[in-house]
Amino acid sequence: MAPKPTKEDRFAFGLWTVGWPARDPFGDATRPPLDPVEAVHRLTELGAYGLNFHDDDLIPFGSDEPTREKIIARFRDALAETGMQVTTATTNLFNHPVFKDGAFTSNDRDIRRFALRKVMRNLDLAASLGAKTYVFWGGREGSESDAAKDVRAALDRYREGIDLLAQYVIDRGYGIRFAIEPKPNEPRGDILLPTLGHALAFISGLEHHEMVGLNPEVGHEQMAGLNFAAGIAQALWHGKLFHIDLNGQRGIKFDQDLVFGHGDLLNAFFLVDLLEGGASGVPAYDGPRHFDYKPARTEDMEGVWASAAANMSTYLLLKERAAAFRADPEVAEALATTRVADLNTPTLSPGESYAELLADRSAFEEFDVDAAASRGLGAVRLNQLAVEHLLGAR
Ligand SMILES: [Mn+2]
Repeated sequence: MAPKPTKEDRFAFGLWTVGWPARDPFGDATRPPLDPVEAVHRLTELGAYGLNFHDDDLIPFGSDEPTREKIIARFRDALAETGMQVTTATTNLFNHPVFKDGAFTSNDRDIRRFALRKVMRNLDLAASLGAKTYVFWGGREGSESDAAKDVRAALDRYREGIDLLAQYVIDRGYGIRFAIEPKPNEPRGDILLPTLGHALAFISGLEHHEMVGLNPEVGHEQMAGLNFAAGIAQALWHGKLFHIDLNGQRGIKFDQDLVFGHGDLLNAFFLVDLLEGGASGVPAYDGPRHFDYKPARTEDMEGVWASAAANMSTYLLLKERAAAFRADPEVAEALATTRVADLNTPTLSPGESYAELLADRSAFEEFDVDAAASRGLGAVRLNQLAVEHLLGAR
């Protein structure tokens, strides 16, 4: 039996996920539009605690002010009625044709200025709804032609935009942190800040770098052939895991946005183990466990809600399996054989400098290279123990 999620599990969904009417580049919508208020109620019933939204998910692009106010009031009522939290918000800077060459990095300055105003307007709303994280996915910030985009100038404009918006949030006292979401390609041929590593390097050059972190998405890193759990470990090491987008992806192809765990399940297992604290049991990440997936185009509305529930139960099952893995004495013994914990010991002794290292004959002149080289790691056995726990064989 799959465990039932509760608000304590901190599961969150983007409004655009369950609300996706399943229009794709090759076919029309297969489902009717979903009222955001209904999404709030259904997600609450399923056990989610948090929501994320693009401005245009809630308020159709170009709505006049009275319409906008009416929509927001109705949404606020639904939040109050259900206790659903708006944990996160973001801006749609990709759907309207005006953004076809990007938003912050469009070659057209007027479009760049319009994009900044669109973000500021939604930041005001996000803050008023209690959001603590604001995501920047620059889906259109890129190019199909190396001749058509000056990447260094584009990064200057990207930085200018984020610096300005960070200053705005600071001046208004919103208490919001920014999370950049990398993606290698799609919808653009190539997107700026394609992986979490590129984004980390970019963040280090920002004026308010301390309030800007990452929102890595499983599928986006896997589209680039990267190990997501390993990437998240590095994001944590930098103190930059501000948010996370969980979903599923099978290899280097278009963005599949499958249910969490419906792609690389073993990597999802190690990801949940990492987030939930692994050996220490102390969660490494305390933000929303946020799902950014798309219910498959084959599904009707019943299938949409089943897929939303599937994300959460998969996460909870993996959490259970990871805890069992960590509690197994055979795993503890295998971890010791592989000497995983030994990596925590600094390579130099306290106070030791390179002079002492040079003087240490046991480190080099008398070091038995052949003996050290012949020792097996036992990593495959350890991995198989994880697979056996994942499959419920232990
Ligand atoms: Mn995402």
